Amino acid sequence: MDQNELKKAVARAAAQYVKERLDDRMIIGVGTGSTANLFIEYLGEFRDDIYATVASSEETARRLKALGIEVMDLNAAPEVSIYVDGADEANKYLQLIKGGGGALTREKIIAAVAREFVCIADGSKMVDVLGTFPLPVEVIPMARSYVGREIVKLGGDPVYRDGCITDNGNIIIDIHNMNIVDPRTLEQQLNQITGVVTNGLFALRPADKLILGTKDGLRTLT
Ligand code: ABF
Repeated sequence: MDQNELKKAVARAAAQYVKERLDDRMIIGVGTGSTANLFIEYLGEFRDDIYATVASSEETARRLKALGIEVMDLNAAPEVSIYVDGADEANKYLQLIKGGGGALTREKIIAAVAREFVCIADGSKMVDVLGTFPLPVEVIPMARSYVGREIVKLGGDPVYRDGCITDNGNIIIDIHNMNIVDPRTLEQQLNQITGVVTNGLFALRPADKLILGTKDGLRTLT
């Protein structure tokens, strides 16, 4: 199976997982990215049974609505039962780097609210130590230089993501060359920098379940 087929396999498995748990008031959190887009397509197969969703990006909201699936404002959602999303990297503790697509803040908010966070990824995303994939940080535009200098103090190489404005009107700095041996501490340190909105480490609130597509089949880690 090539990478896209692996993504399809995990997306299909996650859709099946959600379908088996549906009830008539269930609100599903839906992520962003190519794997999440495949999940959205599978949701379309049982769209009439879905009460509502919340979306982690404008793009995801557009895709859901195009399929006729209800998208709610998160503030109107009493709870989110299951949130399904991809990742850029994952380790065996189900800690993640997310935000390669720039949607990290809304993704982190939905992950915080969700009762269960199911991450779906092809096997190439699994690593021993996080940090080969540049770690995205969403930053208020006027704090860009200051945040960059603080990131250097933490040992990373900040790179401004040219031309990227998030759904929240902010910029992204990607941190290169960080060997992230203590993801929980780094997540907190980055959150402490004034001007940082969110960072793409999902370690304080990792995934609850990781469905991984490998050449030997699906592996589920909990
Ligand atoms: C989102 O999609 C992001 O957090 C992550 O950056 C990306 C993964 O993309 P893909 O599924 O396209 O590899 O979940």
